[in-house]
Amino acid sequence: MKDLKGLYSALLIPFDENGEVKEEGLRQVIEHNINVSKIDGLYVNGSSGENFLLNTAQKKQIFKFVKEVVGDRVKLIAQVGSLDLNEAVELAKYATELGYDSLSAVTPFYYPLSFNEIKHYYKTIIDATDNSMILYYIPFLTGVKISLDQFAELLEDEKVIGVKYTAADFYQLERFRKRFPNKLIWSGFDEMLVQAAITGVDGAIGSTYNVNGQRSQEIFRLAKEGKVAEAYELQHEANDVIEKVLELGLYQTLKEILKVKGIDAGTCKKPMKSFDPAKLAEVEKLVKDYNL
Ligand code: NAY
Repeated sequence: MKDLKGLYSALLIPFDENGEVKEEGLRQVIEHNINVSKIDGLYVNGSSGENFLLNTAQKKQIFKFVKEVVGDRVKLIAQVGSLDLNEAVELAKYATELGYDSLSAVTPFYYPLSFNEIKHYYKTIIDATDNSMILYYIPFLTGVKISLDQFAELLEDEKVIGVKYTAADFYQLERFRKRFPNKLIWSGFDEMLVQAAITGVDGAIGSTYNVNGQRSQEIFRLAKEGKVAEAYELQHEANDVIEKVLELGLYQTLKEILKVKGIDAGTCKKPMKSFDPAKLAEVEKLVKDYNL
């Protein structure tokens, strides 16, 4: 199996005004990620891909197109989690046949499910293919919390290779690292990359790496080498960018940054709002000031 460690962009997807995927724009976003952001891989159909606003045909279209464009140049993880378990299984099979390096699935959300129901959900997806699985833990959006002992139960299956951990619970992260030294952890909060790297994660998956990949790679490398003060200098810069992006609207503004760079990153899918054109000068300044 490939070494899946490293920094992944949670791939942004360009949409047109009707909510259809702009394939040519997506090609440009992918090339930018590989050639400019210098990421190690792409996390496809995650939150940043607006996945939970898409129908099955669009999810498949994106999985197929991304693989066609990327080939084997960088690693690919397919997020297939869905409230419709049948859809999750279908997507898991589809992405595996396309050659995705691993699957990942968000914890099922909205309905307050028991841990046994969540376990059954993962087992059903995992058993559908011979691919590996990365748990996608993001309690602030799903409302689903998993304890360390519950993680242990999910990780008993050797096909579960690790977790994408999007939470700021550094105590749990430290306990996780100590208890499961052979499992992989990808950090999901770009604004806390230094802290996550010091805690011993194996990589990170984030939306802002689409536009700020090289600086983020450097943060990760420096922190891993114990050069914490230097890493923090760059994290401060990254967080200036993230703060502004969050203020202006996360995915809209990341797409706008790409547009300033000449990439047709399209718009967000409704009901997400589009970027406010009155704020364009602020984005242009951000790109210039932080050399994005
Ligand atoms: C995903 O699946 O796209 C992710 O979860 C990537 C992680 C991002 N989380 C969300 C909810 O977008 O990169 C982070 C996040 O955008 C960043 O840290 C800014 O808060």
